[in-house]
Amino acid sequence: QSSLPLVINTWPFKNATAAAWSALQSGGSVLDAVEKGCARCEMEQCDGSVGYGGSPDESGETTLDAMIMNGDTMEVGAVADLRRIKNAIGVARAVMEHTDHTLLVGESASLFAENMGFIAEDLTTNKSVNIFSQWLKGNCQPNYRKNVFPDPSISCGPYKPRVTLRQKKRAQYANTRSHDTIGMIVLDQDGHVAAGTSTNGLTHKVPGRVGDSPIVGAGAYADSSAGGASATGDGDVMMRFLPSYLAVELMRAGADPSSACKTAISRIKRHYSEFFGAIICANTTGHYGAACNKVPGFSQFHFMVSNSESDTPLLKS
Ligand code: SD4
Repeated sequence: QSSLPLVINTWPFKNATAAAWSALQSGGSVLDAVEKGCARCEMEQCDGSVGYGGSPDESGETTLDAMIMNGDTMEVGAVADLRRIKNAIGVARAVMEHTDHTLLVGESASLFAENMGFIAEDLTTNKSVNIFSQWLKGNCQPNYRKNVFPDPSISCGPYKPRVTLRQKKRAQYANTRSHDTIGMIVLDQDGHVAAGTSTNGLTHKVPGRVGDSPIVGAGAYADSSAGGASATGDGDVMMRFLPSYLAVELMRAGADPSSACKTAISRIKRHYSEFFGAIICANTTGHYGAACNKVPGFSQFHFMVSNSESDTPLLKS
């Protein structure tokens, strides 16, 4: 039985769910709903990990990744390493609607955004300055460089290659709640599907690092003939497996959303048993599911749902 329309998003970001739902109710398209929902999180700086002022990189700057996908036309717009523009999902949509491209990155993406009328402003906040200065005081630990260490004679950097042991296991700090992207799937009454993501990525990342969120099939995927999916978690690992694409293709082949999500997660687990991550999926009839990798410190994954049975966002896990 169908419970369309449906809005589903990662984490307990219920204002985002409500914003997407109200966009649909007021006659907006599924793309409008995804954009409005993710943009709400960008403005509210959901959990510090969406929008400006979060996850400063090694140079202290906040950069944003976002994507949006139209499951009817298979068009995608995405931005990665976007600087100085708060509304990353809006820029992603502009890439989709005003260019023939799929993904724009870095300074050039920011310049494109400015040309399209988005306001350039500093994404730094007191909070991001504090996170950054604490990290400098801690001798740049944790960091995400492999077999490369800061010069100990300087408190931090420049980095030098060293072929001895790796200092810390990535899982030890990737498991802390240092990253919570919004990923959203929206279906309307007629089964049109759109999906999108927005994030400020990973705290203390190497400048230039792009996560899974703006990568098609990794951060999200939508196909109105099969369904939609969106992933969250350790993007460096997850993007190697295109979990959102896999989940949608499994649903196309007849899997129910829960088992599609579980399979997408277990495919990653085979190689990275300790990875931190989760995925949400919905098929074209409005049935949905979710799965996460149960590792210490991350045994429960919460997500939000609004559908014809409940137009107040419901917290699920
Ligand atoms: C990233 N996947 O940049 C994002 C972060 C995230 O839950 O989703 N955290 O790796």
